[in-house]
Amino acid sequence: PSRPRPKVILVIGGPGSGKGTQSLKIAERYGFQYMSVGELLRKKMIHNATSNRKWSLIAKIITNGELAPQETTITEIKQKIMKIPDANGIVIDGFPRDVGQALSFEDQICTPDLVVFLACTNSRLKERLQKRAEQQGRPDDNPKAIDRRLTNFKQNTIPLVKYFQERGLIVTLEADRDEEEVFCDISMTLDNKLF
Ligand code: UP5
Ligand code: MG
Repeated sequence: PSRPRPKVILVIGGPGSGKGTQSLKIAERYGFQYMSVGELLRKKMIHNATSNRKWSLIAKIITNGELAPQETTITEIKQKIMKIPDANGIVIDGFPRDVGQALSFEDQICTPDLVVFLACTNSRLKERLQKRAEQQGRPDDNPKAIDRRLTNFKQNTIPLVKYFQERGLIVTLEADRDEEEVFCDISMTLDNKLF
């Protein structure tokens, strides 16, 4: 008998809401493959920005905290998914960013099994990103880009969350708390809804 299609979980939330942190925990606990769309784009942009005009433009866009073009993003996701080894599931961190991307993902890839929305206050998001900027230095962790990321998030998220709510696909969790507390909620939800 053929294996069932891997479960697809999307993790969305503001910059610094803990998407990366929690998605990795999900992948570890459930044996799912992990994929960060932001990381995918950053790697590709660092690799290609000097040799390729399209990617040099995308590098500027991302470094400013804006969204890369939708079709490029979907193409990268598709390619990555095809290369992912067999798994029970895939957890996708940081995608989609708006309703257009959600529609395009469903149209070209699949309907997600569950969307996890990590809800966090603005002040907490800023606090976490500032702290990480001091420690690491991601190209878009500069004050101007952080502001752009927060603004874009605020503009796009209400309609995006509403879209998934209408389809009964989303669960919203309070992400202002300790990592472990947030993950406890996530794993209870996944145990309930997916298995
Ligand atoms: N931290 C995490 N959880 C904590 C907790 N519960 N308590 C205390 N501290 C906590 O966490 C952020 C920081 O907070 C870390 O230092 C962590 O230890 C701490 P993290 O797990 O990294 O949060 P995350 O939500 O992943 O934050 P990130 O900065 O990665 O979010 P962004 O949405 O900004 O980044 P992403 O990589 O998804 O996207 C970056 C850019 O890529 C976008 O701005 C855009 O330009 C581009 N992009 C697209 O164009 N299209 C896409 O589809 C996706 C991305
Ligand atoms: Mg991240």
